[in-house]
Amino acid sequence: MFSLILPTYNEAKNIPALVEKIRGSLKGVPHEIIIVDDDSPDETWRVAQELAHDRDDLHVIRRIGRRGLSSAVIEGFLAAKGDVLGVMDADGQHDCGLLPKLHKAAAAEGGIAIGSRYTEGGSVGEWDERRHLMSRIATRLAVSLCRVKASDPMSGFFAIDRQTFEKALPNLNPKGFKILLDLLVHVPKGTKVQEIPFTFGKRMHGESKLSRRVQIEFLEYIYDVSLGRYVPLMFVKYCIVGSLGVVVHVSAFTFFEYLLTRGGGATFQQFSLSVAGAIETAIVFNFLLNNAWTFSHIKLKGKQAFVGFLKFNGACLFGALANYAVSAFLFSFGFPELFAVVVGAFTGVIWNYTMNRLLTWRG
Ligand SMILES: Nc1nc2c(ncn2[C@@H]2O[C@H](COP(=O)(O)OP(=O)(O)OP(=O)(O)O)[C@@H](O)[C@H]2O)c(=O)[nH]1
Ligand SMILES: [Mg+2]
Repeated sequence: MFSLILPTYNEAKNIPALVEKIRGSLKGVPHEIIIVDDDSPDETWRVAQELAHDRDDLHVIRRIGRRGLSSAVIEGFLAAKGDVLGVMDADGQHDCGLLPKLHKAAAAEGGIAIGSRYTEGGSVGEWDERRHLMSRIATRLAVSLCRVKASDPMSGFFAIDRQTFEKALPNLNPKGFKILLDLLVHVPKGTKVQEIPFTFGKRMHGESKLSRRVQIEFLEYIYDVSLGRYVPLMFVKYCIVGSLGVVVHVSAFTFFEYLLTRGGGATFQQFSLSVAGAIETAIVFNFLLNNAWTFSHIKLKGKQAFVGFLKFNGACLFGALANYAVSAFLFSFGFPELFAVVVGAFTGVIWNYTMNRLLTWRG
């Protein structure tokens, strides 16, 4: 059986005609269609449920409180009965006529059969130059950095045999749009990959969901599976936040000192108060940005965020002590001052990161 997943978000107007077309194309191929909708505001799920009412070959999964194309596809695959699993967009851009070929290719030879816009004979259709360029850059990055052997690893139109999917499943990353790329990265070496050309069509109704956020998630993913193996993305983000924190620290220090001295010379007490104020300001800034960005996937909310903030303060205090201890130790052994300070600072950053990973953002 061929299980075809349609991930949907605000596709109510497209679904009825598309389901009919798919039915026509897959005449003679035992199949089921699974619509995975993320509780669309336009009630795609309701339209789908009405269509499914008197049909055994159509199923609907309505996900509440969750979003994401990749995770919707994975969830659809997990609910599917077929030995070949397929996916296509629900906006009419993918050619239904290709479905029997994709199914046949994956059923006969195993592995993945891709509906490809970039293999010989395929085309992206009527894209403007900007979209064309974006897609080409994304495809090049994906092919070279992820080392996958396909000309269109960003396609959302493919079929895969169940066994191949299950082998890749434990390592899949459910964020974003790049489900095919992620599968290509994680299927066993030597998996058969076939590309079948098609021309990308126009969206029937509604708007694209390829947002800026999805594009950033894609870049993060590319980093994760290439350089991220050596230096984790979260650590890089943590360091970026830390560097911005230094700017905040210096600005806050200048502000507090001016507030206390009105521009005159500072006493030791005024200096110390300004430093303390600047440290706490930087800690608040770092905590908020790390929580919103570095650890967005395990973001702390409400009471948890308050407790996390206290832990973050604690971890930073120990980080400062570790920083001081290492610098003082190196300095006392005759290492140059600057070297001792820089190594101390790095120790502090790595210490803080590790402690906060273990204590504050544990997911
Ligand atoms: N379940 C679910 N489906 C989604 C989500 N985002 C997009 N989709 C669906 O995934 C398919 C592809 O999304 P599109 O917005 O058409 O993205 P695209 O085809 O790459 O971009 P365009 O060429 O601009 O249309 C469509 O069927 C969408 O409804 C989501 O968060 N959850
Ligand atoms: Mg689309």
